[in-house]
Amino acid sequence: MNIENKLLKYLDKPIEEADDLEIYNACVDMVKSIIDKKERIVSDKKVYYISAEFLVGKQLGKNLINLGLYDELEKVLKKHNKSLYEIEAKEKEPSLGNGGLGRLAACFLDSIATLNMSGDGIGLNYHFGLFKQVFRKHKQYETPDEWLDSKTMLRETKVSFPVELAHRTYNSIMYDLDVVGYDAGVNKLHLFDLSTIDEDIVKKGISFNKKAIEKNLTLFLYPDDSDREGQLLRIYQQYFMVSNAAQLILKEEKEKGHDLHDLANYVSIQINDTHPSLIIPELIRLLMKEDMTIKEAAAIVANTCAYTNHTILAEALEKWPLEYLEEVVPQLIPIIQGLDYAVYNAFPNNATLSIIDNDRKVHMANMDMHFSKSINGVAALHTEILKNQELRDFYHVYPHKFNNKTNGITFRRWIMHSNHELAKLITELIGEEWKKDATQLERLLWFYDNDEVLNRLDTIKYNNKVRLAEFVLKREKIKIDPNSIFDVQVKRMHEYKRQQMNALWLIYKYLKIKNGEYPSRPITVLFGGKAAPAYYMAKNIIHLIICLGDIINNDPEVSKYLKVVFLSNYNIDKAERVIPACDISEQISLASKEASGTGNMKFMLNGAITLGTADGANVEIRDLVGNDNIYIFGKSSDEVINKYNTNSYHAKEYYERSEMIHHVVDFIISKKMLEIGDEEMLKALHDNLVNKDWFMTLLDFEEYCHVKENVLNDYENRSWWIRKSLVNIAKSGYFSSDRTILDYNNDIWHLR
Ligand code: 26Q
Repeated sequence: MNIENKLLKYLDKPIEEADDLEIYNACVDMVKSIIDKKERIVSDKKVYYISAEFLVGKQLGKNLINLGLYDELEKVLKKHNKSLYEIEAKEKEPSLGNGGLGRLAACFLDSIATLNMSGDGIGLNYHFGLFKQVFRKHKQYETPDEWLDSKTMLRETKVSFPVELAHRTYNSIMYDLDVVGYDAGVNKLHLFDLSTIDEDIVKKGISFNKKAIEKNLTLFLYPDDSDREGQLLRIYQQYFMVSNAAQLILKEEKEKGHDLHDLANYVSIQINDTHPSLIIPELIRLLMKEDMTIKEAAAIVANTCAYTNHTILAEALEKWPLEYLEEVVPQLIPIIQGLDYAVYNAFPNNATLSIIDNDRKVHMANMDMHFSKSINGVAALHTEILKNQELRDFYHVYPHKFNNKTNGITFRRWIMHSNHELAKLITELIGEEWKKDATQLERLLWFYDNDEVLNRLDTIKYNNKVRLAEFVLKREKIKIDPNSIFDVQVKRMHEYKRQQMNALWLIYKYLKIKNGEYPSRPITVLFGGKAAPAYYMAKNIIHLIICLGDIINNDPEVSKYLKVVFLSNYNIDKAERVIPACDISEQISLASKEASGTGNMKFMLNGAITLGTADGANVEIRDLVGNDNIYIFGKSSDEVINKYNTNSYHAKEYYERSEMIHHVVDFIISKKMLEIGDEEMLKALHDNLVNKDWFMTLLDFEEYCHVKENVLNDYENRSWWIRKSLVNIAKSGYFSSDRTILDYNNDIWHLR
């Protein structure tokens, strides 16, 4: 049956007469039925990827691409005057993640299925997910993201497990999302939930009664944990997730007739950061119920689990008071204490290795490292820093466990779906193979001196910029010029990512323009990203940027040369619009702080040039493209680490020594700013920059301005710039998550 007839089976009227929403709904049913006929991937050994976040993005377009049906359906719809692009817009984006860690999990599921490896994801079905970001008075506010009220690809299953929380038993429901590989079989993402969740308990903003666990357990991802109740709720969520995961894994193993003593031969469990760490004691507990000793069970679990570290920021390494765990999961306490005791016996003289510290706090990452077979960082530099700095003591005792797995992204979403035009050009130039073997993109270098190809690349970028400009006008009511340079920084808001440095550059440029020093071409600076609701300084940075946008965009002299856009509620959908339209990719974290970054890879693949520090995977991008095709600035990670160790960075010295810095920083609390901004927030920011600046903004600021000036000038040498762009695309194959997953499999999972 052709796709038109298939679609009509789910539509009760002719295509012309249906509206976009009706067609969208029919498409979902059609895709589900097509997937149902595909084979579930099975193999001897299976991997389970456990994660608090899965930032999967909209499903319709991605599934159509992976099923090989996108182009055909697009044509059919076009024949009836319908646009697949508009129909895809009817889907609400699943709000199941926050940032890089969650998007990585989604890319990994795509690659695991595409490589026909048997592997499922396990997480939670948050009803409102991460909050939705809205702006009022130039400030961020949070509201619930009601993504579940449209038709979704989720399927309710009959699978349910009893989970004991604070002496009460809750019965879970398992929802499944199909994960269909590109030209491959099907895996699943299992999302656990409760039937008693009550969305109506959410009151002002995203606040709710944190005590009513049966009503609130899966309402939000990362609920506010600034008080005791909030922290307990996080533990409730984490245990609910991993107990379901452990029960599901053991159930599947029993159904396959495997002996649980051989668990490690049949199962690999990847622990995505510390949020799912309680799966270790939970699995041990369940195996002990099968008549194993704790020693036996712990050895099996330690051979089955593997831990990925995604951050070197101390505050992200979770430590829970033992007392909280006693309240929520008393059944795990004897096991955690038993594991701690085993560690104490093995390393009696090294307190840094203990699981329970002297303040009776349980260190999740420490438990992971003792009771996993593998510990990996997510970029070469990050893994080196873990080995030599943050996790040095563990590296000393377990050198064989440490390994690097440089992150990757799925090219199906990040070019085939998000940048059709570029994907088509590439296929026309080098054939289809790159879609399955991304290293084939290197063949694009054949066209390095081909003016026709370079022109077409340039036109595609321009077209993407036109589309983004239309979107920005419609959504943000700001008119931007596609002939200007699009300079983009989109990512979670965090001081270490240094959006504030980019904001200082805006002030620097604004003052120059006011002084009659005009740039040779207008520049549009686009930001996007959410600040954690309780992260005061990150919210202040958003406020600063929006206030600057107000001043700059409304100044007739300046706005001819400079525009500022803060894209509200940055998510996968917006990422897919902004990344293909970007000229300059801002990756300016303080060296040593960004574990990897994956946005950097998406921009590179879409032909943007990176302006960044020697941090995370930027280092590997530089090694691939060479210094001519990237702009690296700032102090190295070694220099930064040395400054921390010797306590020798003092922002004030930079502020006082340089007139330019002084002037720019003081603009934050100038009369102009205070007229439109919140005095307390702006003053707090100013004070922080001058007197603390923990992430050393002022250390790199002058060099940043200098190098950015070079970038803007180099953009004018059009043929040179487009060649840089071509080299970036051609060299991006290494960052396919297919490569990353093959590495995980070869070194950690060993599926056959
Ligand atoms: C920790 C404690 C308590 C509550 C929340 C958290 C928490 C929540 C989310 C800690 C970390 C996260 C998210 C981290 C994250 O997204 N890390 C990013 O992971 C990417 C994939 O490996 C990397 O590319 C990024 O460099 C890293 O920042």
